[in-house]
Amino acid sequence: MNPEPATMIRPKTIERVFNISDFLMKFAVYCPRDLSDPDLEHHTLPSANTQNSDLLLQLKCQFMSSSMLTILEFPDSRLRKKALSIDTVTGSIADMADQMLSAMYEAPGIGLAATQVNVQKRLIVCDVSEEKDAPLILINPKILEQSGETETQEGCLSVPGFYETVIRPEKILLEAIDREGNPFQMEAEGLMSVCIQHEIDHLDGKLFVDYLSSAKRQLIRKKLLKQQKLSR
Ligand code: QAP
Ligand code: CO
Repeated sequence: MNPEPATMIRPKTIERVFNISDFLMKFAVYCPRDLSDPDLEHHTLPSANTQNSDLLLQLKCQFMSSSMLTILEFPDSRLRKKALSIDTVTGSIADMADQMLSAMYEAPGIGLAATQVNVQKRLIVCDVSEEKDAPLILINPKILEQSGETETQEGCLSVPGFYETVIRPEKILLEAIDREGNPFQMEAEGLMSVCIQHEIDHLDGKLFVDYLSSAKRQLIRKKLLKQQKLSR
């Protein structure tokens, strides 16, 4: 089987790249040089015309921007670990928050906790806006007050394909630290409130399926395990 030369990479092929291994499998053999080279755009690709070097650059951008974080899935025991407080908001914590937001938008989801990407730190991100233009980063979030009761169909990126009704407090007052390291308080209600509560639960090793009957939880567990075996 002859690999296609780089000059034959078609725009259509690009649409099918969605993660690193997929990228490497499909394109490693076709690449005239290392696509992780940050200076790629400044090189003239051997035996590639201008149009194809544009394509390679697009491929590189997609490759570099695709999320590098893997989301753990129920019933993975690492989802049960309790996250530790962050004492200083360093650059790498800010980077981590940004990467989590990218992974969340890419999923797509409305909330993600560090625990879900196997980082045991008290960091959550969410964006419940329609336009997906209101990212919220909460470090060491803590609920100070809660009131009321609300029912929501909840889902979870770590429990793909399952949605169930969960009852939680309706309004919350919370304190947290922002991306710049500044402490603040905020009130939340509606979907934002539910999402923040759901994500804080993750930091304590708790999942929305824990609010369901054990029969329902076991069924979800069985179905997910089966699905995970098939995709491996
Ligand atoms: C938590 O969950 C949440 O099953 C965030 O196949 C959800 O972003 C709080 C998702 C709902 C309150 C209400 C789930 C994506 C996303 C799936 C999510 C799926 C694909 C879940
Ligand atoms: Co979740």
